[in-house]
Order: sequence, then structure tokens, then C-alpha cells
Amino acid sequence: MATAYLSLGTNLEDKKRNMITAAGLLVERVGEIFALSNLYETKPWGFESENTFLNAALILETSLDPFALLDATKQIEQDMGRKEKSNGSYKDRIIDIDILMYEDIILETKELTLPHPLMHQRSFVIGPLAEIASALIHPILKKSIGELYLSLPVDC
Ligand code: PH2
Ligand code: MG
Ligand code: MG
Repeated sequence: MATAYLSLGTNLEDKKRNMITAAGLLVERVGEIFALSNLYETKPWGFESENTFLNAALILETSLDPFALLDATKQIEQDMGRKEKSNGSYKDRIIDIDILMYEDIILETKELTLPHPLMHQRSFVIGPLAEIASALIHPILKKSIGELYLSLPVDC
């Protein structure tokens, strides 16, 4: 069994419902959720949209390896009706599930980079994660998630 740290984001339709559906499918297909952050309302980052986001982070225990976990999260995104591919520019979405960390594995492949390469630059990712895993150490930056959150500029 391994511990994985995931980020959820949605800015279309019934956002709270989307979060609940995604969490339910993760439990069904991936593993037990140990901790789930609050739902944070955030402004779109990196693209223009009228639709604000709900963001959250969660910790789960899984027997899937990182690539099987990636496949499962992509399948959940698709099954929930996510249409666009995340190639190039960002778009509104029903659900986005990103793997932030998997144990303290460092990995760089075409399909998956761990830890998530932008996680420490985005308060909508690191804020919810800091709520549930502030002592967790980022294996490359060698700082805790709480420290990384506090060292972010105010508006990002
Ligand atoms: N996800 C993005 C791009 N911008 N902004 C917010 N507020 N929340 C997100 O989850 C988000 C974003 C790419 O996945
Ligand atoms: Mg994302
Ligand atoms: Mg994604």
C-alpha cells in the first residue's frame, strides 16, 4: 500500500456535486480516503474564465502504482464527462484530478511527473494540501508543504 496526495478542481456545473462524485469514484476504484480538505473557492489561474473554481486536496491509500493511479484518475475524469484534453491552454472543466505526490517518489516521464511540477507555485493546490498534510516534505525542495504554502506570494 502507498500514500498518494491528489488535487481536485472543478469550475463547471454543480461544482460541489462534482467534488462528491469524484471522491466517491476514487474510493470505489482507487482506495480509501484518509483526509479530505475543505472546498476552496478560487479564481481561475493561468486563463480567463467567468467560472470560479472549487479546489480541494485529499490523501488516499492505494495499491495502484503511480501509472495505474494516473490511468484511474483519467478514466474518472472521462466518465464524469470531461471533454477537453489538457494540451496547451487551460479550459473550463467538470473535474480535474491531479496527482501531486506519491509517497516520496521523484519521477519524470512523458505521462507523469512527480511531485507535480507546479504544485508549489499554486496556492489553489498547496493551500488545500497544507490543511491536511502541512508536515509532508516535498522530496525535491526539501521543505514542508506548510512552509511552501507560507512562502508563496500573496496573490497566486
Ligand atoms: N487548474 C488549472 C489552471 N488553473 N485555477 C484554479 N483556480 N483552480 C484550478 O484547479 C486550476 C486553475 C489547470 O489544471
Ligand atoms: Mg490541473
Ligand atoms: Mg490535470
